Amino acid sequence: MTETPAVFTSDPAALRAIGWPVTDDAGPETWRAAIAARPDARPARVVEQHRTGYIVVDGPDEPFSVESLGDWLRPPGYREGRTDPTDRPGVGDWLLVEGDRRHAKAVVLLPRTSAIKRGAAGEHYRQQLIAANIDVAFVVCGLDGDFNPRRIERYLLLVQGGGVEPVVVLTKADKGDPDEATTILRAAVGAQLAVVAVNAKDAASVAQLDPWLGAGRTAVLVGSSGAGKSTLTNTLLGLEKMKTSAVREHDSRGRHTTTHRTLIPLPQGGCLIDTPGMRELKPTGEEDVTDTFADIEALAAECRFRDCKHEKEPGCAVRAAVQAGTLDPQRLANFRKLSEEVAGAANRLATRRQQKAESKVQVKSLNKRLDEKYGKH
Ligand SMILES: Nc1nc2c(ncn2[C@@H]2O[C@H](COP(=O)(O)OP(=O)(O)OP(=O)(O)O)[C@@H](O)[C@H]2O)c(=O)[nH]1
Ligand SMILES: [Mg+2]
Ligand SMILES: [Zn+2]
Repeated sequence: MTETPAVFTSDPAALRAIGWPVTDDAGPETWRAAIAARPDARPARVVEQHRTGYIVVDGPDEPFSVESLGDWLRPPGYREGRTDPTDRPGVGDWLLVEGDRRHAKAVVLLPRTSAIKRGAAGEHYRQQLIAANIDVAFVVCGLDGDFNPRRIERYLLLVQGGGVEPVVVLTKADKGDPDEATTILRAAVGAQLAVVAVNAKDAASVAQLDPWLGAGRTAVLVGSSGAGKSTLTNTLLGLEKMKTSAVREHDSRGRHTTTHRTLIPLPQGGCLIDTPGMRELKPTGEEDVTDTFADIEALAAECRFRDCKHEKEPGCAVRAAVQAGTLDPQRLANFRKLSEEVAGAANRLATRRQQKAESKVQVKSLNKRLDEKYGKH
């Protein structure tokens, strides 16, 4: 039996309401050592991230801010390499904080149980955390001009790459034909895909999402601007907390109304992270395309040549499936495109890690030479 740490003088049910995972009250195995090492600290969750610090909650009371520390103390057992070491805490992260609410200081970032990330725009390789410690990602897509199976595939790649279960939520069901769209989507992306069609403005319709929103669970909404993420949030919450605004008439594009990510406890027992619509969805290089394209992977196993590129080779099972009409050629094209992007990002990531390791060695040997010359001080 593990002894429940003193930190859980906080009511477990209150922690559960902000997404404390349902394992037992002491949290996941990987958190125990860090918690035990800081008997004066208590868990708090990042609900918003700002330039100067973090807004956190530690129970049912109002959120409060904590100082942002430059160097993040990794707890024992933090798996370096799985997460970009430059990552700072983000929305959904669990911290251990010390001090009262007015002078709270975060001392530990607990290891993430999952993390949805993307490659950041720009010349240098960088990752951006979308949300941490997530159980389910609702990939939100409007049944208007927003509907695009290929972009949904891209979301699935990033979500599954982060170790998170995806559910596609088709909004604006009152405006389109949800049955037809679901059929199109399943044919284009995969029969196993979880798809729910809703009118995001209607509470009874949105209640279809309740099974994913029980106590201790955390869901994140991702999708393009105008898809209805904040509308969904408000309906689930039962009040107009988030600002929403109409999409452009001619192309259904949103106006980037939500500008930062926010974690919100829900009456359903779990909590939800609303996010700004994303323009660009670049892989980080840590994704596995075979997760998202398992059907193509299975077909490829039947190709005559093990290294078949599914181009001109004889005995190609993948092209045979396209010809037989059982594999959407656009899905195959997107598989190729995303495979290339993931491989490219993986190369850049490997180069960056190597550069970092080399510069660490250089600093160490410089310090050693200085010590030899001037003596340790
Ligand atoms: N009829 C109908 N309108 C919807 C539905 N969902 C969203 N809308 C409308 O779509 C528009 C955009 O919704 P938002 O909730 O602001 O979209 P968002 O995804 O939060 O967009 P960003 O914050 O910009 O990323 C609003 O005018 C909503 O009222 C729906 O299911 N049915
Ligand atoms: Mg919004
Ligand atoms: Zn082949």
